[in-house]
Amino acid sequence: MKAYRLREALPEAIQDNLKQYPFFIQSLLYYRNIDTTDKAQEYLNPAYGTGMHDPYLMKDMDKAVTRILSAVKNNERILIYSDYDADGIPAAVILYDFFKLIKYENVEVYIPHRHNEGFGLHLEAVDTFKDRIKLLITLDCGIVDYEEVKRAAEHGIDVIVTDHHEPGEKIPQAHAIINAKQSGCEYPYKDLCGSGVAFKLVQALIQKGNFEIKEGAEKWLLDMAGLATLSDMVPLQGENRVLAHYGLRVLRKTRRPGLLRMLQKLNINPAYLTEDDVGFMITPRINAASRMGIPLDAFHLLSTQDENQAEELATHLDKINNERKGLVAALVKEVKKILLEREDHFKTQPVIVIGNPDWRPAILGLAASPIAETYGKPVFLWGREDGKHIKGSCRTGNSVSLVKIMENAKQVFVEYGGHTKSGGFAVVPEKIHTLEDELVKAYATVSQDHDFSSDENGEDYVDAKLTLDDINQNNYSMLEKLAPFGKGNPKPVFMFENVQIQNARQFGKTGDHIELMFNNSNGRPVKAISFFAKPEDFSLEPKPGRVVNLVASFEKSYFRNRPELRLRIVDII
Ligand SMILES: [Mn+2]
Repeated sequence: MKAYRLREALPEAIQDNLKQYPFFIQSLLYYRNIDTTDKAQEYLNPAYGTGMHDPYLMKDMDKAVTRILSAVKNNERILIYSDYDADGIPAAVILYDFFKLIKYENVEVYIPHRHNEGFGLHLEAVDTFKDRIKLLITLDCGIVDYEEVKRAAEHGIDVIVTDHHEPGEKIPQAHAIINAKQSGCEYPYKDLCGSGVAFKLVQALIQKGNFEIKEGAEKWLLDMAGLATLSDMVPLQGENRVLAHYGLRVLRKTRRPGLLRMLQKLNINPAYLTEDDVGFMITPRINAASRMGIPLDAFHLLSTQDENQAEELATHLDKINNERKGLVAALVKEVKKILLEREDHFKTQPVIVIGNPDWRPAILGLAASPIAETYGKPVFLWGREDGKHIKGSCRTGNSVSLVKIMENAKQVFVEYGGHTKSGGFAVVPEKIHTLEDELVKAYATVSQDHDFSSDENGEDYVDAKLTLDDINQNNYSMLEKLAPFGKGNPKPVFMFENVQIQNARQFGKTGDHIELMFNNSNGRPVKAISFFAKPEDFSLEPKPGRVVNLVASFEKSYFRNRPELRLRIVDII
């Protein structure tokens, strides 16, 4: 059975400071480092005006703005070069829409192909820009592309790099670099995503450019910055919280035909769009473009004003997202079969390494995630691209850093990169047979230094105890003010002790979902649901009549436009 630990009671002084809020909100605030009324007010009511920093605090911002304004003045051809994911693409839309806003048309967009080209700038692409492009602006990439920036300069192209990835040892000799993570950048907030950086650039351009545009016109672009901030797994605190909050507000009023069509197909009313709708419905469809087809399709979906193109692309992205789901599901099944067939082998290995030259690298990360979760260890999956390059993705189900493991097995990789929990790699072809051995050895070294005792031992936190009587609109309205939830601001989870299941049923076309009914002290029903779950998935199987401890989050559903407060089951214990 999984363990849940209740957060400790708040210090009395803090309770006193925050006494105007319900007790469970006090606890949620306190565990977000908010301990005074002033801080709480600011947190619960993010302000666009004071919550955003001056874009000119970014190193090189002035230089970048001056160069772009002179390109506009001299009608030089500008190329927007963005990453292909759900951060890079909205960033490209932000900058493209800005040029549209100021009626500057000498602009084109280039987004590299995920399979054939890969992340960042590429020499072959840069060569094709020669003689045509005078200014190249990167978005959500470029900070490690020293050679490619140099090549651009040789072609007489000025490069402005805007990025949020960690700089490497060699900083590209670009005309300007906007990246809060570079040394010498005084910008007070370091965790913007690529689209956040793009938004700062547009803010700075509008401040200085004397354009004939409506005051505050850039706020319509917050939808893209918010979408990317929610998609890119950056912490939703500080300026990101402001971007995500206002981004969602603008998304709810979106005028973008492509997004409207997509939401319509998904039966989502834009007015009630949540961060979960973004994360589970929109982001995968944007990413499907690069995983399964052409990334520019996602760019056009978000930027087009043409209703026909909007309809066509919304349908297309939905279709290839379904294909993607099918491929991932089949792959997970295949990997699980291999794991079962060679159970004796994998049981003894601290790292799971499986590959097949027929697998498509772009979807391996999605398949590795659930397997890493199930097995609680690092999972490396590899496949082959265009018949030659062996590439793969890794995810982990424990806390030993994947990047550190790969660092300790460098000799087998052509390249590798990523974070603690996720990463990607390309293998030296003749080393593929030693990949597993090398990773197992590397894991042994890294895990030796890793202090497992500081891990949470699989224990999850419960933010507060609530009763079923607490499930009311007043409390929900308070809780909602802490949203959007995501990384760095996890969705609160509550414990309901000794509650009796009145009714339990499976619902949905094929009975994939579970609904439990409880009663509050007035005999009013309180519903708890779980999507894609079976009764045996929980620590204790839900049965009518059973008295259980319910672990759940608290949400409002707008299904069929009928607002309803309900619980989302995390576990039953
Ligand atoms: Mn990014």
